[in-house]
Amino acid sequence: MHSRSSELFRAAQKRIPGGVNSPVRAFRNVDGEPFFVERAEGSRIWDVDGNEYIDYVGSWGPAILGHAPKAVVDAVRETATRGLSFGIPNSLEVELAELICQWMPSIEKIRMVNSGTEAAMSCIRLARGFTGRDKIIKFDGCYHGHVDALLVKSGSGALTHGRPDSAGVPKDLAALTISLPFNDVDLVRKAFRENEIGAVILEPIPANAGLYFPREGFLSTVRDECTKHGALLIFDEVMTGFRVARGGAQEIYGIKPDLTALGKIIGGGLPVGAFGGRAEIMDQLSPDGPVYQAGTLSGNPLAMAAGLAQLRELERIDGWNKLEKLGAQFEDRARDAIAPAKAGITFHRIGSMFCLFFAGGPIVDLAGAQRSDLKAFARFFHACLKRGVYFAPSQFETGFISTAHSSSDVERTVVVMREAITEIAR
Ligand code: KE4
Repeated sequence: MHSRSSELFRAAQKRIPGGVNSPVRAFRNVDGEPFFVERAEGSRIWDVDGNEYIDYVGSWGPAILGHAPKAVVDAVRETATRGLSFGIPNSLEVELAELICQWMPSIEKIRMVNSGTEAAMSCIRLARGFTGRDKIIKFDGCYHGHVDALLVKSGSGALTHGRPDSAGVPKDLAALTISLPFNDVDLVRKAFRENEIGAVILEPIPANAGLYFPREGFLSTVRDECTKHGALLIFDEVMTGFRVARGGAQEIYGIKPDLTALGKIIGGGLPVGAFGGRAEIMDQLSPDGPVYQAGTLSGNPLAMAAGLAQLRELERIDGWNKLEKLGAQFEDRARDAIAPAKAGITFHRIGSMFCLFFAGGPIVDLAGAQRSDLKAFARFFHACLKRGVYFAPSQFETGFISTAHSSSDVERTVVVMREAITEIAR
């Protein structure tokens, strides 16, 4: 029952477009109305009508320690007493920069921004400034935030709402972006033969059209083609950074990008993004170089404190090991639960990230993901939600497990999934 949520949603719709501050929250892909959160703690969220859920969205990635982790809340509370924002360099910026460079060695220098979008946008401008070339390659279904240059066949909310190519992006600008099917090395080579490419940007593990994986050799081919042609390779690790491994996807696959975009986890739940890479590239940024980029709240002390506390806590508890154990338990039990589903369900997982495609496999790119039965997904989503399990409200998103999730959370979730599969099969 969502009476208070419905009231709030009515009020929201009067003053906020679609009633939401980010489209994917609107439950449009699952034919429903969003609930309004009252509070969240650990693996749980409670809505304003007192309903409790086990949360597998985790604020779309940042809540890797679960909600309101003590280490992060204490750090923010303590930092806030010394000032909320200065617009003056502070030591926390240096500490977080040093930690990220240590954990992600491809990053020799880094600059903080306030969202993943800003991080990706700044990478593109920097790459164009460094190479002097305008054309970029991205991949269908990959999402890099609402950057004009990258809202071309993009994923996440743009895909969810059927507008992978947003209105408002000048045709001449979109024409500089070549979007290719992920995992197609032949088309990558062809694009390089036929164009002077400044940069390639990709999610090394695409997670904004559901979750799928690079084929053997795909990332190394893209890396080699960039090196051969003098283009920059940009890894968008806003989602995978410090989640799939301490050093992100680039550690898992052993690929060294020239630039990396980061966000989500490094802010501990506060607004943060960052981009970094080889010093000779980063030194092209103002005030040293000709590429301008700036931000009033960049390096904000609260966000820096939250990010540092989250990353240090993650390391202290060996969070990646815990996440892999929970993820493996979830996968093992979930595969049992979905086995009886008549309509094929393809389950993908890496570490604490997972996705259930309501389609038969294999799914290796956007076209595969789009074979999913969105109506079946929506029925499954609601059948789980009413039983107290909150999955991402779109087939074209990824689920997240946190270190605050327990084995019993996972067992409960799988019972709910089994019941939901039975219910929707009727
Ligand atoms: P933000 O600007 O939303 O902080 O980050 C954009 C972004 C960039 N790169 C990747 C790989 C991302 O996944 C994102 C944002 N992810 C979506 C969820 N799939 C954000 C959720 C939303 O738009 O509300």
